Amino acid sequence: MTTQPLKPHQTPKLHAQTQYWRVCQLEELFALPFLDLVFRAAQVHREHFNSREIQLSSLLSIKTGGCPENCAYCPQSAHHNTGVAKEELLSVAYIVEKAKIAKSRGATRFCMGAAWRGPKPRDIEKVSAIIRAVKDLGLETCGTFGLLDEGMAEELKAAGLDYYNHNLDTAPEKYNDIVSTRKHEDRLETLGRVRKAGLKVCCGGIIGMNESRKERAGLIASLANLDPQPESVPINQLVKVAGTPLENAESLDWTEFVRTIAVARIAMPNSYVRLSAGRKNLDEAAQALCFLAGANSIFYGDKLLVTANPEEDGDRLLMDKLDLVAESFQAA
Ligand code: SAM
Ligand code: DTB
Ligand code: SF4
Repeated sequence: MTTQPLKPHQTPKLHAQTQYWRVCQLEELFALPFLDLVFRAAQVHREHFNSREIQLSSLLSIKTGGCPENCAYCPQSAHHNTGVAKEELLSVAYIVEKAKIAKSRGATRFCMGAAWRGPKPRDIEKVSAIIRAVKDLGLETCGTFGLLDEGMAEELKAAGLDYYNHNLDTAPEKYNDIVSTRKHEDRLETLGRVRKAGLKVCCGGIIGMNESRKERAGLIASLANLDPQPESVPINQLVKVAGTPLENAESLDWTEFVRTIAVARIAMPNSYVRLSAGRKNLDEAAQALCFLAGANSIFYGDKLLVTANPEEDGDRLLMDKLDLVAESFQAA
């Protein structure tokens, strides 16, 4: 993989949502002939980004398992028997070692996830120390810790957090079928707090949870109608984990995944669209089509939170074959 930057990483600018997207408009995009949709998304991508650059984020679960929430997709929920054990928060030293390794392999952003409904005040103190230590390595930092109370986002920002990941996950009307321990509106409230604190927003969702195409369009509409739009939009394909209520969800054809990426790119032209969980189920050619359709970020490293992700060597090889380069990042 070439690591020579084509241009220095630019901190994404805040982009006001330029149009209100109705779900039916996005359904019309989904219904375009496949290659026309990909072509249109590729044009939008080229107007807004250097299409040869891919942003590389590494992920670490800093607090695994035993989560009190009942998200039907999640292997870390205490409501499901998935064999994922409840662990304590990892030490700062351990996390820094993992972040150094991620950086040495080419990642520019380090994303830390916690299986919490949301952090308690004492957790904020602990993760603030972790964020400071990771930021000192010259990496961008991202945290995903669940629902935030008033004032918490400001504390995370003060510690050096760059991005907060908080997904809307599915269409608003489907939310209660997937999680019953919180509401879609709770997620929106935390996203508002994150924005107000001046953190960059990483917000996406999961497809392949037995939703209809209309519901996929509804998810993309709810992301694209956030104002401003999220800087980063992870599109996850459900990783089906035994013991979760969605373990036997119907598999989506790979073309539907590419269509979803393409629609996200067209509706959110300035956002980084991340080809996130589920890449192990996509062969190289399907991933190449996702990049053509506007995906320009991946999770890089052989583990997501608790499930597997493609090996770094394979990703470097694929990027070389496609003449893609890792986006560089100059810490401020
Ligand atoms: N507990 C926090 C929360 O829910 O916001 C942060 C961690 S949670 C694991 C982060 C995200 O991981 C979820 O919003 C969901 O999009 C994604 N995720 C969890 N399990 C997944 C699965 N089996 N397949 C795909 N994505 C998944
Ligand atoms: C996101 O949208 N996807 C990542 C990250 N944000 C935290 C998580 C994917 C989790 C996949 C299943 C697992 O390994 O737990
Ligand atoms: Fe907990 Fe987050 Fe998993 Fe839901 S997605 S069970 S909140 S870790």
